Amino acid sequence: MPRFTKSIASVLACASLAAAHGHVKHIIINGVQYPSFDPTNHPYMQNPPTVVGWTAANTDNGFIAPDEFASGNIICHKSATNAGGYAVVSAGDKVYIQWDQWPESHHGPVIDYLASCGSSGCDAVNKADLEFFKISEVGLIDGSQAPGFWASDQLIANNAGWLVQIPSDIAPGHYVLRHEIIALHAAGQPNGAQNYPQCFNLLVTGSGSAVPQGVKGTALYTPNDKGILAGIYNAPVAYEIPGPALYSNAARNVQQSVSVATSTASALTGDAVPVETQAPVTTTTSSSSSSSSSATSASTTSIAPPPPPPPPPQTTLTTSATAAPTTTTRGNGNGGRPVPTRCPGLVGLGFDKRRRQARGVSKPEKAVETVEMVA
Ligand SMILES: [Cu+2]
Repeated sequence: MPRFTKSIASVLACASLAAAHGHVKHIIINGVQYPSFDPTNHPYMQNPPTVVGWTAANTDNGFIAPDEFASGNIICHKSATNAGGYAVVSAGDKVYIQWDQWPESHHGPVIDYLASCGSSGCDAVNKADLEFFKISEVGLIDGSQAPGFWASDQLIANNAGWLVQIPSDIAPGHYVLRHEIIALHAAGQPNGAQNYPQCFNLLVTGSGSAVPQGVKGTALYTPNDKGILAGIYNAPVAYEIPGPALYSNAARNVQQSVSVATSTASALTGDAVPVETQAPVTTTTSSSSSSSSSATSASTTSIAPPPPPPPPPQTTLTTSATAAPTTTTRGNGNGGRPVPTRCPGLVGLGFDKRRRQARGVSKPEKAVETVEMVA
């Protein structure tokens, strides 16, 4: 097609795509809401807040393509750097991960991993050293009709949120939670899958002792894995979730539900001693059964060894009453801040197309554009 026509098509597709993808806004643990990294705001602030989410260059709400599976970008998204703070969660409890939005067309699995940060905490750990073990995986739920009903569809139905349970038996300590949606709408062709990883720092408390084996982030997937190079438009759809095996003591069949915040908390920093927020302190012993995810009781914590020093002055865990989180979505009303202008789907696919041309492989670009315009 003539170049100018394609350009116009791209611009139009971009316009519809600008607000189409998503990122995690916050996490909620037992009713306490911790803000996450906001790629549409924080990169434009002089002093962005310390949050529990890793910073990344996904200002376009974009994705990581399979040709970056061996690069550091797959670990916690593009050019990610450590979160400065963390949230506290008892082993066996659940973390609700709230996305701002997710496009219906971007069907795919939702996968969660943990990686221990060792004794140093997660704010300074080298992400390349992290070894992730899978604690949750949900892929195709019903493939009788193409493109199927997927974990991503369940997430959308769950107010764009996902509930993940921390294994009850893992040793207490600092962990990175790696949460990921893999969009498969273009995954029938090589390098067409789209990974949207998001990372959060957690301090897991409890009396467990398990130290599950993990794999490096750069070894989680390869571009030709069955669950990465996967067509979803022919019924009956079948699917094999990619990545390492699920941790043997991972909670299975976690019922998805919406967590509502009853309070907000700043990210903890340093050797902070989490202060009781609302509910009386109760030491939670690990249990293999699902713990309730009451939205009314605040997170209660009993800190595992080593014995923490007194909290430094800058340490805060403040709570304040807040209304239930609003579900407003952030469009292009960026209040004067730069509006992301890149179109992730088309940029990625355009790049891909150029590479294919370099390889002498022709490729029906119209089909791609059609998919992305639906996106
Ligand atoms: Cu898209």
